[in-house]
Amino acid sequence: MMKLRIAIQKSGRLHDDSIKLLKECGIDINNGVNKLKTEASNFPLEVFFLRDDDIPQYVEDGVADIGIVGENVILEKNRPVKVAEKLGFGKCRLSLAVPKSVEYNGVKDMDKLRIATSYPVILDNFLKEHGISAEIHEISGSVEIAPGIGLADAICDLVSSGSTLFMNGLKEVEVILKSEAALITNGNLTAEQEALLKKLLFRIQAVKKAKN
Ligand code: PRT
Ligand code: ZN
Repeated sequence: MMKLRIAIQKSGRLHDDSIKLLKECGIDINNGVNKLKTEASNFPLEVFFLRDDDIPQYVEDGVADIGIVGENVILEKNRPVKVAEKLGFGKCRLSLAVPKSVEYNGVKDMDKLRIATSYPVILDNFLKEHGISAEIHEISGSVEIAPGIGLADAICDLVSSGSTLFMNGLKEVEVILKSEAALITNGNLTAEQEALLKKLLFRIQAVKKAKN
């Protein structure tokens, strides 16, 4: 395999910054709308556009050699992929939040509560680590409305500015994970691909250094 295949988010919060990073690395790609894949004109790189949730699996399976995805997704999907480099964008935290009127004295207060989340794996690990038995309600979106409609007592969701929590009458009480976008890879690259990855990582590191 002569080329390196990278999976990035098709649309969403990581899409633009992923494209921008490649551009800053001097890689020209034309990302027409609704394309599933494209090729760089001046680097042996093929780009696949995917849902972020699918990226760890695609990289594990070798459909793509590398990918850009949030650490939150890497940990939730729990696939055997390696983080080659943290990328410094897509920063957020996965936190526990409760209605702002609720008194909170520590993580033990979560015992026996119903917690709504899209991150059941990470949450379950966190609760087990703290010896807490809570009921995890997995929901795929709009987690922050769950307490208001009586579906849950607390939520575990991504937070960046905090304004979504605020607008829903919730307060952040515990940070479970700090996350940013990362470049992941599998262990099955050919020597040629490893050399390309090394070149790409070298450029990414230079871009990051220039920003500090
Ligand atoms: O369609 P696809 O499945 O690819 O995308 P998606 O909808 O699952 O993900 P997307 O595009 O929303 O987020 C992609 C990644 O961006 C996440 O996996 C995180 O790694 C990262 N990221 C960074 C965030 C946020 N910040 C963020 N604030 N992802 C989501 N949010 C949401 C959060 O869930 C909540 O609804 O934004 C809201 C909170 O934001 P604040 O600013 O109000 O606190
Ligand atoms: Zn997603």
